[in-house]
Amino acid sequence: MAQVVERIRSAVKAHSARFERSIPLIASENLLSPYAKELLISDFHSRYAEGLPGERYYEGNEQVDEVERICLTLAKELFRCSFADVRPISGTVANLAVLKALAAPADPVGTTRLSDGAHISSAVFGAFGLRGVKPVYYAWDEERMTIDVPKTQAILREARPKLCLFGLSLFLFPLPVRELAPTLQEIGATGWYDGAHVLGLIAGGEFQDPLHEGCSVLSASTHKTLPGPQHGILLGESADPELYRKLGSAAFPGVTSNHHLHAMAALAVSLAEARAFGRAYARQVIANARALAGALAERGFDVLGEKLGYTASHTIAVRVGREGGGAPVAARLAEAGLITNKNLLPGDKSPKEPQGVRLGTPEVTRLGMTEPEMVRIAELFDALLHRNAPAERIAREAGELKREFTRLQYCFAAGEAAYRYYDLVGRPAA
Ligand code: DSN
Repeated sequence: MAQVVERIRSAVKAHSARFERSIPLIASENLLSPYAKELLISDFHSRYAEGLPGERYYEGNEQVDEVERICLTLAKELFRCSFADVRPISGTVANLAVLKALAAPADPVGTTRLSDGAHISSAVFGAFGLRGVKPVYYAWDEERMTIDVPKTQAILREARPKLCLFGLSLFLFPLPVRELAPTLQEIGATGWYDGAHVLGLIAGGEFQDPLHEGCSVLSASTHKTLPGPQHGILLGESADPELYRKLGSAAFPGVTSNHHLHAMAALAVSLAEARAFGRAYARQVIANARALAGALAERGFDVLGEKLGYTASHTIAVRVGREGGGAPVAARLAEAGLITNKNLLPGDKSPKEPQGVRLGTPEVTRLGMTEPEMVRIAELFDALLHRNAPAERIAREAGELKREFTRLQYCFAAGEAAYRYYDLVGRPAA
């Protein structure tokens, strides 16, 4: 058995080393700061603290209460809102909590289609299906890569959903929450924003501010543009205290028992770091995404959203039909040390054959890369996918570029090794 454990440890170490020499461009991933990472392996991991600070079902929770109170205060300050709950253990669990609190089975709920960029929570085989609600799909403006407001107003007036979700996994531009808010009010619907992808951009004040544009609830995971631990969060801004009560009881005992206290503590650190460094980080993430999108377009790639400058977020969508299609292109890029994911794009005929790849700049920005490095990355894409350069050569060049950027930025203890493996059992790390 000890050998099995060594194999597992070796695999994880090999993974860390691989990411250290690769250029990670997954839009939903990021790197945890050293202080946040440290708390993930603290004793908080071993404990239970069901309930809320000061109202627990277990003894021994005084320090957990202290940390959770700090976490809630930081969340409310950062997002300028009056309600926060940090008990959902992931973004999807946070979404389930909202569905449990604010919709009943068979209710119509407004959302975006998967092929237009929605998260799988909105799918009938995802959280929507689990709650048994019926999706009412918004109309999509493919050219502008956002919701078509006039057509969607008509759809909402016809279907009258009581809950309307705004949020995407292919999130290029702010969504028209402000524009649709009067229609939501007219039909008596609650506005709900899934801000998982753009949470760090909202925290930095560099994207839209959905809780002040017409949404009462924001759900999110906490590890994408907000470089926190894998966890979830609920935020709210409403004059109705009953809404907060419903969200709280949906979070616990609705969709969680214990809420992963180590991750909650790491989140508190990440929120404090977002207060200190979030604006500069968010600005650079977006500047990098625009630079990378532009450099790819200049090299003949079909980058979506051209009319609006390709992106106003951390994400870039590239149609790669002419390069061979999403799956083969993403696999070839990974072989060359450029980590992306295949992605459905509007107009795709089959979910099994996505024609896009999705790129994101959260992680490379966290490592200190700026616009000149985005051009170097675009050159690697061009050489690999348009000029038939061998994958091994591109992997070598990607590794050389990456060697200059393996230290964390935008956090306390900046400059620490980003991919460090914490070897705790007295053997030297491989
Ligand atoms: N599926 C994740 C993403 O990559 O967008 C979100 O949960």
